[in-house]
Amino acid sequence: MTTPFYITTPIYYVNDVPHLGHAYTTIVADALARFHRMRGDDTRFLTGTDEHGQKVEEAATKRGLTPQQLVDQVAPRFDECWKTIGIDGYRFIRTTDAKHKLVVANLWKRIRERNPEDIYLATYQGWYCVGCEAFYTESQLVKDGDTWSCTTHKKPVAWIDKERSWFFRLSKYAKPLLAHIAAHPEFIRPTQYRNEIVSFLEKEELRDLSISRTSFAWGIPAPDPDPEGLAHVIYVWMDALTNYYSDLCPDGSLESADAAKYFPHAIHLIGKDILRFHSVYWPAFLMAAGLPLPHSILAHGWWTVRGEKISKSMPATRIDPVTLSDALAVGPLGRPIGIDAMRYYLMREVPLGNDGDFTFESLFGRFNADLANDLGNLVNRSLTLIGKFAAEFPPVCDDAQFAGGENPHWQLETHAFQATNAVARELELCAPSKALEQLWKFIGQANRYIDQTQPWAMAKAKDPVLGHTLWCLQRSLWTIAQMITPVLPSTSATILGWLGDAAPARWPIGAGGRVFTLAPGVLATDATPSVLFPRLDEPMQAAIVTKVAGEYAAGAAPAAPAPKPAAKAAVKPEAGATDAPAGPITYEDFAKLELRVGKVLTAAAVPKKDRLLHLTVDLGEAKPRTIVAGIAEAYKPEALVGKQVIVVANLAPRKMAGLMSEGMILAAGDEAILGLSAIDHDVPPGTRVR
Ligand code: ME8
Repeated sequence: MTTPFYITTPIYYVNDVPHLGHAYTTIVADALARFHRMRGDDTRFLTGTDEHGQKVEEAATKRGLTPQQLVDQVAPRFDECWKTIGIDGYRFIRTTDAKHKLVVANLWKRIRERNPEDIYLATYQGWYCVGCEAFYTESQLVKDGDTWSCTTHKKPVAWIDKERSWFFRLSKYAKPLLAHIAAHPEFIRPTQYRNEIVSFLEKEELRDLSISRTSFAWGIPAPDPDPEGLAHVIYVWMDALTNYYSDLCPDGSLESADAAKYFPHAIHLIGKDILRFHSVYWPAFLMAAGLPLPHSILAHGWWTVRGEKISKSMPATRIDPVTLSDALAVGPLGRPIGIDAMRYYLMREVPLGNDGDFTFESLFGRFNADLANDLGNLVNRSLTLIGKFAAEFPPVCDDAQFAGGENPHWQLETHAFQATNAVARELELCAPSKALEQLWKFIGQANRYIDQTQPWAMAKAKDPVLGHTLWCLQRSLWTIAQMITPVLPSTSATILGWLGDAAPARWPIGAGGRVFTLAPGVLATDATPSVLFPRLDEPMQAAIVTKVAGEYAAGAAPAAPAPKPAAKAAVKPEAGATDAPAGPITYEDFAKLELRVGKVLTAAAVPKKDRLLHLTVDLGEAKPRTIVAGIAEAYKPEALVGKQVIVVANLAPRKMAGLMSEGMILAAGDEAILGLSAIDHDVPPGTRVR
């Protein structure tokens, strides 16, 4: 018996086309669905479009179209956008589908049958925001002069004067809702949103809700006749929320096997803007109808640009996800990798639930440090080593090397085991950024394994353990390639292809909980990998900014990185030093420089100094040197241990951040794109560089 997993996104309004905010929700839902599919869960993923209501009717009128013409034009653009950015395995619902309309009418009827007093006729008078399609009290609005405005859309709200309407007795459900939330702590997630709703239900008197409108016609007709003969359409939120249920009812009846199977497992992923509709109105309707409630409401924060929410009504913030992913498709592998980079940034940068400001600086930082450097280097180094040495030292597992204790092979296996559990746990909890944090920890450990074992030195020494070492590298790469699948599906498929594994992605847990015991078949040993994520240098960054932000008015686009000097030493240059060429120097001038190969023994962050790392470096002298280097933005301390660097060994010692720095490390580039001078094979520490 497989466990059902049912994830939904909001159904988006069709008064405009999709932007990065919509893409964020859909991408997170896609990643969670991919994870559950990999685990063999019976996964259902639903998105779609919300096509009725005053807002859509007004947008159609503005464009000289009928509402039906407008929705038929715009709804496919959402579907196309999701296909273009690789969203997979979803069902797409439209609220103008006949079956959906039938289910909404059936829900209304069911509430009347079960609780006849819950739906009644009365008169509505008050404020309405067409942008939110919501009724507001003055305490929920802001006043500017004589005008009341909605806090989300920052636009004036409309006064509805004594409109006859059907009401839903929402007030009756405050206590049952509080009881349900108390009994199911995971019902509204993350905690800050549960607290918000609990406080709303406890402190504010829940008022009955108007659930029909008579002043426009674009909606589902209310099933109950009005004694005065007025034509009512059902309130668009009652109509829209029902999509999560109606998609499970193939013949329009509320009694359906799919609904019974999936709906109690439903996770409604939404933006925080529509939390109240989902965690108060929707469960109250379901309670009134005697239907089960969804498993949970999972709310995320807003993506902003220069602090302003990305939204349809703010054109200057409206980043197009297709343009962005195309702009990031800089490598030989093209668009799929651009899409993966966008997905990675959105899911890694901000913990689900928090707001995040989109900046090119943070995007390029993530791209270069995490994708090009950490992941890209690991893939490249591992496959290159396997390609170079596997013929002589075939990758095979030598169980004797897993005897436990301190040896690096056993440690790597332990780390792999911990990572597969930790990453899965975070994804089960719907926390992609934490999952990625755990995954990148393991990528760092695998990179360190190469530094520690030094396969090139083993090859030179004809060490027979090299075969086992290559096997461990293959297995850790395979494990990582599987685990990145939910977030980086194309990258994963590419790496698995290089490893010769064409089977569908699956979560890497082996027999008895061991990871490396799961042999995925014969893995290729001669793959020549191409670059997955090329480092974005300044011209590439500038081209991406122009492509994505080109259409914005100056000053409104997301912040672009400030131009940087062409090169910089890893520590601040001495006073008077510049990047400009100094002109030819004599050999004697050059000979004054004592450049030596050093091996990093330890590396640690320097408290309160974001750029600096405190290193100890072996220069083949009696005592390792202390070196303070400004490379923290490009290298994590653990990635440096064991690395060979070139050190200016005769630079006068200098006090930095309270430490006496006894040398300078040569480096190329700047901050996130910084690279340390490398030597392509093992050289004894202290060797002079000429
Ligand atoms: O509200 N940051 O549709 P909608 C993050 N039709 N997410 C964002 C975002 C941003 N800046 N902007 C939009 C509706 N979103 C209703 C929903 S459901 C029964 C009916 C995402 O087109 C986020 O998921 O206004 C938000 O909740 C949704 O788009 C709103 O889309």
